[in-house]
Amino acid sequence: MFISFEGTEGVGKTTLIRTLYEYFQQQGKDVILTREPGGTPLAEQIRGLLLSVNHDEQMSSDTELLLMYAARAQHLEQVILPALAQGKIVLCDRFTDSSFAYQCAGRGLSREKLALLNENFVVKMPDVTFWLDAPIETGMSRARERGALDRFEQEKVSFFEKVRSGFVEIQQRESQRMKRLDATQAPEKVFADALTYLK
Ligand code: Z5A
Repeated sequence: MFISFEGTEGVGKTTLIRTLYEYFQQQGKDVILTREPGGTPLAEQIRGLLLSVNHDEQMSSDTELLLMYAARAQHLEQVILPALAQGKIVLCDRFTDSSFAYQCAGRGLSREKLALLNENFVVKMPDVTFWLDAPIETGMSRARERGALDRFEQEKVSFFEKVRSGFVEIQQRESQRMKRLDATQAPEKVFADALTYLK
């Protein structure tokens, strides 16, 4: 089973994934935990480029999109597909829905560009996607407590509102695959809701 986790920043994806990972391990399941952008040494280097604020020039939205998919191609081939072929549960922090929400809804890139990349480079979609939804300010204040902000975290509330509207749209379109979780609840309750759904 391939499960992805989506949402705007600081909504608790990483927290939920870690708890589910431990739960599956305790159940004796073969499970891996991975993330995007990243998940392989090369893809993690691309992540570094994407999140860095130390560029002398502004990264174009097209470059951002293509780097996301360069990292994704590597991640799919090296990690996700082999793990699924071995019957493992794959827990992935963000996947293609983030590209729709951030690069299309957020940055304003065309859906055609994204569709082209998905059709050609994404051979496997998640079986289940958990969308952790909380007001933008809630997630931002949680994330900001950590300190230094990356290139995405420096964006304004208005950008994240557009990103959130992207997730709303996907959930309406693909309600079978994408399950909304109320991320304003305590972490234990978010975990319990996810588990109930999976069971
Ligand atoms: N990106 C993109 O643009 N296009 C793409 O295709 C992909 C990604 C794949 C990096 O992602 C950036 O890449 C991302 C979008 C872009 N940028 N943004 N924004 P990331 O996933 O690494 O970055 P992130 O979304 O900023 O992750 P995050 O800040 O680590 O958030 P999180 O994983 O959702 O939250 P968390 O670390 O689990 O929790 C944050 C804090 O809140 C932490 O102190 C927790 O203890 C606390 N927390 C967690 N859950 C709760 C609850 N339920 N209540 C109270 N407090 C909580």
